[in-house]
Amino acid sequence: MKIVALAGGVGGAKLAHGLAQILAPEELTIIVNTGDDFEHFGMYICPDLDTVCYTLAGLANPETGWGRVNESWNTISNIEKLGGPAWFRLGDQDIATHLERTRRLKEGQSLSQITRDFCNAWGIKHTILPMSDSPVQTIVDTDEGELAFQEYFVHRRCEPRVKGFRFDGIQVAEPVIGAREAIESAEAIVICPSNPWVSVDPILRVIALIPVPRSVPRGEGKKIIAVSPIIAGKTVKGPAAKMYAELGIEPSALAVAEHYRGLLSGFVLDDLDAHLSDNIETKTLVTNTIMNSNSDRARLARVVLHFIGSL
Ligand code: FO1
Repeated sequence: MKIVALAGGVGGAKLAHGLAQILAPEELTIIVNTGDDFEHFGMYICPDLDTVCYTLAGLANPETGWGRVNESWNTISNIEKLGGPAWFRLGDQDIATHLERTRRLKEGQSLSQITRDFCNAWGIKHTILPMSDSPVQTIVDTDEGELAFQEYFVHRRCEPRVKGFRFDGIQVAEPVIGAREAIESAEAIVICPSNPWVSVDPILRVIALIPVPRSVPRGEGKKIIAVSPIIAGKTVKGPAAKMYAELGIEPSALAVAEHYRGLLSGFVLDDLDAHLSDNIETKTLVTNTIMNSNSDRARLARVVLHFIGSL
């Protein structure tokens, strides 16, 4: 079964990893959000691409989900001693990724080419693609004005109240070549449990250029399913629930299903939200969506693929 997974940060990376444990390399393409990318110390940093790659390579820090496992922090702690900005925690091994990516970008290599080479170096067999090779920058409009994503998310710890989002560069951002083919040949698109506002919407906006029939009836065309990142009104990690609340929307799996209204053939929500499934217009699957281990990730992926087969 050929699948395209859309993923952003830590939660999305976990289900992408689950799918990669089940599907062969030629059956799975993961399209990753690049709206969180930013320049820091002159390095071009792609947090969501790195989180998905490190996770599939088994290199991700299991506590945080981002950055590297068995990391050291000599560089950033010496920068701090020199009075430099240390709010964005850059590990010594992680810095190698940012330096080498920046060097290649300056040489004119595309982000998708660089990602392909890095995946080979990290032993990742599945295809991981940035949503676009041209830059997109998520800007969070807050009660303190507009903030670049990492400024809002990490430096300000998501404290400012969210009023809206915009994606600078999205108007001219074309999907990368592999994404078009992957979507056209896929049986289904899986929207992983990532933040709908800042991790999934940018990807949907970019790939919207690729004709994908919406919420197709059973058995025809493309199936699109989403896994809720909100469980019992809360996110496992990240600010999605807080964003919903600040935008005047009751945070729930229902709100997420509503977010993707008209797009979905199926929706996956957690056992704790089983009572909500009757209010969701599309077909639903209720299951345990918590992923604490690699086997949890594979189990959820298997259940999602079975659900897709039943649509
Ligand atoms: N998130 C944090 O909350 N604090 C950090 O210091 C931090 C550093 C960091 C370094 C590299 C990287 O790839 C990700 C990092 N993240 C950090 C996570 C990142 O901000 C988010 O994962 C995404 O941007 C949103 O999914």
